[in-house]
Amino acid sequence: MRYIDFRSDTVTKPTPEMRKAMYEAEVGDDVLGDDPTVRRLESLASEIFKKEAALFFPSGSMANAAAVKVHTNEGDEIIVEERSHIYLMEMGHLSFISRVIPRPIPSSRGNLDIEFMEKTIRKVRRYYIPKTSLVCLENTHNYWGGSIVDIKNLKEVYDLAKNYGLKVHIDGARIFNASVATGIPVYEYAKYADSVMFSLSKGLCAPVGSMLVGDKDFIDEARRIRKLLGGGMRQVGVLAAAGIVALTKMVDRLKEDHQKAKMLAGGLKNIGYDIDPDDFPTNIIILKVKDAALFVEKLKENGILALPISPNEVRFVTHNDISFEDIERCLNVCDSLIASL
Ligand code: TLP
Repeated sequence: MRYIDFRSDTVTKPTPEMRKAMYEAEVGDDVLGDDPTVRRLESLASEIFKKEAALFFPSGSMANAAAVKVHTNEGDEIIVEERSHIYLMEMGHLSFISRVIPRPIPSSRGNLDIEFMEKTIRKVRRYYIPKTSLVCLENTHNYWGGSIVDIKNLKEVYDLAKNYGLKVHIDGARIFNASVATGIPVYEYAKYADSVMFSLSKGLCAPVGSMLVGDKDFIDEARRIRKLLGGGMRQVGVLAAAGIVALTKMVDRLKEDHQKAKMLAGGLKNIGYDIDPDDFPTNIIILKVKDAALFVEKLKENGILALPISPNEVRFVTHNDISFEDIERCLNVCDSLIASL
């Protein structure tokens, strides 16, 4: 049976153009700084984000981990959103690698509560009180259903952070989804951050890779940390070549993924599921059901894969390898299941 795979946009296969670019890629030893294709990808990323420098990572988690490590000292406190990926889903690298204390704060679908943030920042500086040194945002926000952090909120967070001397890092694994949905260029979002991580391997369909952008000193230090974490790669131009296609050819089509998500959310609502399509502006839908594990099992029996993310929430992610017909098929299955669940 061919499964329609809504588990994540990470399941996307590289496009034929990517495979050709990978085959033809000029390569060299990247640890020695010799890979021309990696250099090209990194300068492309820094141009697009209008940051001084960029660095290619094997994963988003490693890029986030390196960013936190560079921005902080052991024992610092950092402010994170309470449902953020960096806090909940990255194996605790905040404490395992950077040895910082995460202070989770609430948000309105990823938009930080500025008053709460201000209260959370440690103002008293004594040797026995941890120092707040970093705030992390996520845009789009995965576990708020691909929600978008408003540029106004971002600016408020950034201004407040700067008042207190904090760094700002954006986990922008899906920042191109935010940009395509709002029409705001990614460099505008990046203006309000010292560093941004974004993924090539999600909706942009590259097989592997995420980028970190920031100023030159920050990236020099991140390169050192990447090596320390075992992320120094050799003839990695074969992967960077796919990343170049991702950045130059795959961004605009993300709007199709958003249309597919709209069609799915609207269809689920029409069938009678408890869902507000306006909550899902990009390519991620989170559906509340009575029993997520059972629901996912029934979907699978009918050729549909989705991810249970809590006992009563199921996540559907739309992407390049799912067609509009696949959405229709999924809706038919959900229609047939609603009475029995
Ligand atoms: N997210 C994956 C899973 O880990 C849940 C997914 O399927 O959505 N930041 C955000 C916002 C992410 O969604 C992810 C991956 C990462 C960071 C980590 O990227 P990778 O998987 O490349 O380490």
